[in-house]
Amino acid sequence: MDEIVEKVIAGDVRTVARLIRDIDDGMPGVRGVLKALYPHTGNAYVVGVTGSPGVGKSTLVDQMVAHLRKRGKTVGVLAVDPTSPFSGGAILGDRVRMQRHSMDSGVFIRSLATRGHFGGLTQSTRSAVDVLDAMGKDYILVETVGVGQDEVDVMKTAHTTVITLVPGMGDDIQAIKAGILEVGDIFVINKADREGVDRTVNDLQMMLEMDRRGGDRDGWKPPILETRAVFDVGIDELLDQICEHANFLTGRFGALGFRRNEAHVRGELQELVKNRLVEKVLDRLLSTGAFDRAVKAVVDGETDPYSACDSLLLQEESG
Ligand SMILES: Nc1nc2c(ncn2[C@@H]2O[C@H](COP(=O)(O)OP(=O)(O)OP(=O)(O)O)[C@@H](O)[C@H]2O)c(=O)[nH]1
Ligand SMILES: [Mg+2]
Repeated sequence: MDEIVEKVIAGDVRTVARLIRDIDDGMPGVRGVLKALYPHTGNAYVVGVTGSPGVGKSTLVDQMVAHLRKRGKTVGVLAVDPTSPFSGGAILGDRVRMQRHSMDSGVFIRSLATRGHFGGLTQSTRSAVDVLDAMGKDYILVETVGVGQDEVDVMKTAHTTVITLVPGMGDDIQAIKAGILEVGDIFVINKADREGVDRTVNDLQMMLEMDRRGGDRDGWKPPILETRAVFDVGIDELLDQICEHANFLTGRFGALGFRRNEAHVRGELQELVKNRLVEKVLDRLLSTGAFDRAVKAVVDGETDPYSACDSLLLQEESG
């Protein structure tokens, strides 16, 4: 294990790749490594990029990587895609799109497809971010598809969350309002070469103003930027705004202290405890067959799920 830790810290690509795959697969053995890596984390700046499918997130991320490299920064990229069971189309596309960085040792790109095992996406993303952080990457860009609750949770891992939209998404903006606007630190209207940019900016501005709850953002006013990622337009401005937001956070939480701040740690710890408990209890109930018997009892109409849950937990406590 010490060897793995040393190799990660030394930036060994193969070790990091294997570790991230193990995290993705939910291998319990990674916990020990993550514990040992934790003291080596806290130095990277994490940027989340989210938005509906096809808005240009990967194109944007690819350009951000290029610009960050020009600024002398090393970059890790995590493409989080729970919707593709294996390495589906989107991720394959991302790989091709970002291939130009594949020979650059200052860039490390991986995808996560976790789903279905305890701990879930948020925890594996956090762990993978920690690994890239320990590996020494200056910036970590996390791309997530979609705008559901999962994504909102994943985004809480990031220092700065960039929400990507495209012109003419007025109705979409309405649809995604719940939750997502609150986590957006920077809004990007990509594909600004298309019609309807001004309207989208206006719609968004209005919604942000309506949505802004007093003090919720501690005085940060999320900017709305226009990009044309595929033409490499607007990327420097985006990075500048990310730096602005980083300065803002530093002013509030101290140097990159955000992921160590109390509310953040509380959330993370709560989730770890919850996941571990669920994992432990379910494992036991499954291994004794009690869980399957309870399922059958509900299916057969002998009991209801609430009573079944009560008696399972009772058995668990007394066992
Ligand atoms: N016109 C125009 N097309 C763009 C722009 N940026 C990206 N695209 C195109 O939009 C398509 C989708 O881009 P991706 O970067 O794969 O989008 P994505 O959001 O990562 O997609 P998923 O990961 O599948 O959700 C590609 O064909 C891009 O070339 C832009 O600024 N203008
Ligand atoms: Mg993509």
